[in-house]
Amino acid sequence: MHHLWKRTLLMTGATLLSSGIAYAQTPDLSDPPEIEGDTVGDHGSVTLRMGLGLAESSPQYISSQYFADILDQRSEGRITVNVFPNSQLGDDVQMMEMLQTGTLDMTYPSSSPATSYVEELAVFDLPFLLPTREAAVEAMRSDAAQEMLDAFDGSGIKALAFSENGFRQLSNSAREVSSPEDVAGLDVRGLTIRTMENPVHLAIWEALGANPTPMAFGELFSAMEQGVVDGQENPWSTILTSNFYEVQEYGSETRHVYTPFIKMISERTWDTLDPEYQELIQEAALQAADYEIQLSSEYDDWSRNQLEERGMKITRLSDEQIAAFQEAVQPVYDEWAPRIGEDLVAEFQQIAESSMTE
Ligand code: TK8
Repeated sequence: MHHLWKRTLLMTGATLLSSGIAYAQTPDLSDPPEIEGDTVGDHGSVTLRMGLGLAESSPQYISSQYFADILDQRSEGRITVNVFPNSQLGDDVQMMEMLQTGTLDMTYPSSSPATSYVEELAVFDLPFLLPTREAAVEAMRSDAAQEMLDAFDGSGIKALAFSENGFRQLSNSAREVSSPEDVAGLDVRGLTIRTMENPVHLAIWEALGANPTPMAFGELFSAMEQGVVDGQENPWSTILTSNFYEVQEYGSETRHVYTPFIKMISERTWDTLDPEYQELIQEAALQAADYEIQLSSEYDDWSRNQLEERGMKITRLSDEQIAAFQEAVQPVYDEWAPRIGEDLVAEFQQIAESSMTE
C-alpha cells in the first residue's frame, strides 16, 4: 500500500528505504521560528481537530505541528490541536462543510474549492498571473486578500490566514508534454486531467484541449493508478509527498497557477472561545503560515529533483514554450476577469509586474 510508509519519521534528513535505495524524506528544512509572546490566561481546556489533505512529510503538515506547538506552549498546555493528514477526515470541500456544521474544528484547504464561498478568490486561479513567490506572497498579504478572508464571516467558516500550496505543475502517465498540442493530442485523444473543484481550472484545461475531470484530492491517487485519469496538476512537493510519481511517468514544469492554502476554523468553535484564545489562534495561524511558505519554498525544486531521481521524466519548458501555453489560455481571462472583477485582476497584475522589475 502506497501510504503505509508515511508513518516514518518527520525529522529533517530522515530516510526511506524502498527497493534498497535510501531517499531523503525532506530537504534540509529551516527550523521553526522560536515561539515568543506571553502566555494567555486560563480560559479552560480546548481540543481542536484539524483535517488536512496532504501527507505527514508535507509542509502543510509540518507547519501545522508548529501551529499546534505555538498554541500548546502559549496556553500552557490548555489548547491542544490534533492534526489528521492524508484526507482521512474528508477532502477540501467536505471538510469546509464540516466546519460549517461544527463537526470539524479546523482545516487548511486550497483557495480554489473555496471560491464557492468567496468568488473573488478565483483571482488566484487565473493562469500565469503570479509568476514569482514574492509576487504571490505580496498578493496574499494585500488588503484585497484580507477582504477575501473577512468575506467568509457569517458563512460558518472563519478564514484566518493565507499560506502556500504552491506553483502547479502538470504530470501524466501517457506522454511527454511540452506544448498545448501535446495536451490536446492532435492525432490521439486529449489528456484526461483531474482538476480541483473550481470553474477557472476547468476552463484552463478545456482551453488547452484536455478532458478536465474535477475530483476530490483524496480520490486522485487511485484514479491515476486505475487509469481513470491520465494526469493531474499540483506542486512538485505534492507529487512527491503524495507518491504520485509511482503512477505518473511524465512531469512538465508549467507553473501555470500559484495556489494558496487558507487556514480555517469553524465559526461554531470560534464563537465558544475566549477572546484571548481567539487572538492567540489568529496570531499562531499567521506565524505558521509564514513558516509553511518558507518550508514550501525549500521543498519546491528539491522535490522536482527527487522526482527525477525516482525515475520521473521531467520536462523543463523554455520561455517560448511557456508563452505558447499562456496564449492558449487567454480565453480564460476574457471569460473570467470580468466576473472576478477587472480592478482586482489589474491590482494583482500590478503586483506581478513590480515583482519582476525589482
Ligand atoms: C489538499 C488539496 C490539494 C490541492 C488539490 O487538501 O486538490 O489538488 O492542490 O493539495 O488542497
